[in-house]
Amino acid sequence: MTRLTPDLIEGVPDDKIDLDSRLLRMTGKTVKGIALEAAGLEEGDIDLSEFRVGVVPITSGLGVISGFSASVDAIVRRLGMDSHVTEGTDVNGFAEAVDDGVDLIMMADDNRFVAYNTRTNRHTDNSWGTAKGYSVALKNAAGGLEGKEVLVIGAGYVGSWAVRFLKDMGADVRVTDIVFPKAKALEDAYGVKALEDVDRALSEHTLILNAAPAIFSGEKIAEGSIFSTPGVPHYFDEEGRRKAKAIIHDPLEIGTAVMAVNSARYSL
Ligand code: 2YJ
Repeated sequence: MTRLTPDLIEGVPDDKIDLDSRLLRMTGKTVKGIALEAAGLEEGDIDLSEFRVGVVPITSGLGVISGFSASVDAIVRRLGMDSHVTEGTDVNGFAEAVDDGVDLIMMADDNRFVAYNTRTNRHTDNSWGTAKGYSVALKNAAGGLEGKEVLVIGAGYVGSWAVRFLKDMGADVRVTDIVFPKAKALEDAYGVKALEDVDRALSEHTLILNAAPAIFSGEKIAEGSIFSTPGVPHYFDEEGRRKAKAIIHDPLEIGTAVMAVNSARYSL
């Protein structure tokens, strides 16, 4: 995943209500609804207000991203959980959260972002949560995926998980990547179809999960396409926005919400 920058997550907590209304329009579900479905739960299966969360800022590597912990904290609180950002950072913050008796600890360095369930010693990874959340969003936006052709762009961590989730949802999955052997490896592992020409694949599909840090010019996009697109940078030109039926995107919320709810589920 591309490193998030402060400008990408600026306003994330405040935009949340708007994201819910956009998601409701495109998928019939809110962020919480998508997170519950992604975790295999239904409304009423879990009382999220019973969960206490500590978000630990991590200074290692490229360091703290301004606004990151606050955004994660706000997203988790919007789900109804009781969350706070720890005063300490790194190991100190982790110990503080454990001493405080939290149920979940959320923290990210440059490579991993996890929601750790302190009761069960299990965690949910952001790549998994992002792929699951955006697959569920695409399924709902498309009115089901059974027997439908779905193109996954990007064969990295998120794309590889998405290939599996979409296949499990009954989709006829195709995968493409600018590094073709990565797509081919998924074909060999999961029996999906690897496509070599990314632009052609894009123009020939209308259900797309984009897990690549790529920008696609509108002329290559098929009319009526539904994009579930966690990849950043995120940009669609005017033609692309006009042709697309739905563009599902946010910089942090869906993946984070899925991680939190899925890790909370481990306590059930
Ligand atoms: O605590 C902080 O403020 C920072 N250490 C947050 C770092 C956030 N990490 C990223 O943006 C990574 N690219 C996340 C990798 C997750 C892979 N799905």
